Amino acid sequence: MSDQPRRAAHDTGIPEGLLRFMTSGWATPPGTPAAPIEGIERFAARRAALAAAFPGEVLIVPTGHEKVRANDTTYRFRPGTDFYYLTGNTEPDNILVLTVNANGKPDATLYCEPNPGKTDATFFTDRLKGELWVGPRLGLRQTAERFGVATKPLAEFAADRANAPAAQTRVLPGIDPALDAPGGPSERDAALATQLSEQRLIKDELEIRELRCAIAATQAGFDDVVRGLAAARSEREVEVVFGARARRDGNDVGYGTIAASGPNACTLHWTRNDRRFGEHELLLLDAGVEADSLYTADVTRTLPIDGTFTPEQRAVYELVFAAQEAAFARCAPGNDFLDPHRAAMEVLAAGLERLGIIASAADALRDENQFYRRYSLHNVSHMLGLDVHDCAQARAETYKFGTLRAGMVLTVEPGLYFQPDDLTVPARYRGIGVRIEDDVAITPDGVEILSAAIPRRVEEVEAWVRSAAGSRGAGAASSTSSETASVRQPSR
Ligand SMILES: [Mn+2]
Repeated sequence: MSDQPRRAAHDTGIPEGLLRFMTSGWATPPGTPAAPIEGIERFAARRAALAAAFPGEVLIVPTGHEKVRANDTTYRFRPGTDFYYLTGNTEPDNILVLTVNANGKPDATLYCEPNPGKTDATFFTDRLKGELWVGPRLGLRQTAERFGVATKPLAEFAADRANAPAAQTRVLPGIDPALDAPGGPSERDAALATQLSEQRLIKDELEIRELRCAIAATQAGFDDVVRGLAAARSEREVEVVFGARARRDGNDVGYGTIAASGPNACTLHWTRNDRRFGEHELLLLDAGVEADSLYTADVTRTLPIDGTFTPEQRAVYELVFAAQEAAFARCAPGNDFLDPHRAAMEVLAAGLERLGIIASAADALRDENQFYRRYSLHNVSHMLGLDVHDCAQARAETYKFGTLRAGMVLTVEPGLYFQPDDLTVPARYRGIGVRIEDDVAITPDGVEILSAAIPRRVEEVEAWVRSAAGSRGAGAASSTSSETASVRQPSR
């Protein structure tokens, strides 16, 4: 980022007199130290665990910068996941450097933007960094106090890096383009990303607690949506109701809400959410609140909008439910990560045969066929944590082809999707898409379904939607149809 004060085309110049006037007459900021973040020792333990894998090396983990949305407007900043995991720091532009000694013990430094206070004109001339524009930032002293790590000015990072032995330095790739190796990450850099992802496979107790918070807020968001469902007319209303809960109880949504009604449920990542509901349709809502600690839930419920599944919708729902139950039963330490998936696919294949959609489950399940995948589309599990698809850089042998271990948190989310134009499917099932997704923690003796309090059985789901319809108008989700001319035509 440029060191020049940043101005916009519509700003007028600042005369000398105003500059002098603006930089004087401010109270001295209070010298109270910043409070240390909660769990500060956890973050230190994570840095120590990472360092132990790289004795004698220098590890550089940036958090990244604000991203431009258009011209000079940016998205709200969301820190780099690994940087946050190691520091707890949510401010942009920071860089963590771990200088690891020969015994694997880290010396941590956070490079951050100093806060020169109001004697420096940038506090009101710099639109991107100035406190009058964007609010306070911690600066060197408060950053050190808050995160328990030594700090240095960001401007000194380049020289310090140049002095570190390049052959012993690794940079977490893909976060800060200015630090990335030209021509793509080296094997050494990729190995740092892999190590971090694999370390994050096992959640510590602080992480489990935060995931529980995110899931509780998500449950409240689903309740809000269900409460407003009888009055809602479109996917847009569902998205905003859930999004309101995500901002009220957490940082934001952990990923773009999928509010897919009717045939849109057959599009796995339907996030346009611009369709008006039809009669007797299902709503597939795949949504998660990201807590202020940045841990996210990832839950899907498929709801009959009018409170009753049609016989065809119910048959598909019951089948997906049975597949999920079979998957839960295979969630235990020591099992393959793919065991729950395999169990779910066997149930789905048998059910597809019963529904007359495939001729033979046995034939469909053969490795060289896997015909069921035309309707199931995706595997049933992924890791969950700070990222919705967590630990993405872990090696296949520790993740996809690895073993479930206590402390892992993952989703269990079978689905069936019958495309509206799929001629292999009896007409009465076409356009039905069902996914049921829960978040589970592997425990020493088995599994805990963290999202179990959100209704899931057919009867419970119907009762949930109907009872909420009866108490319409209560609570936040009084989505009286406020959409009029602004609603676009359904895209399909
Ligand atoms: Mn998921």
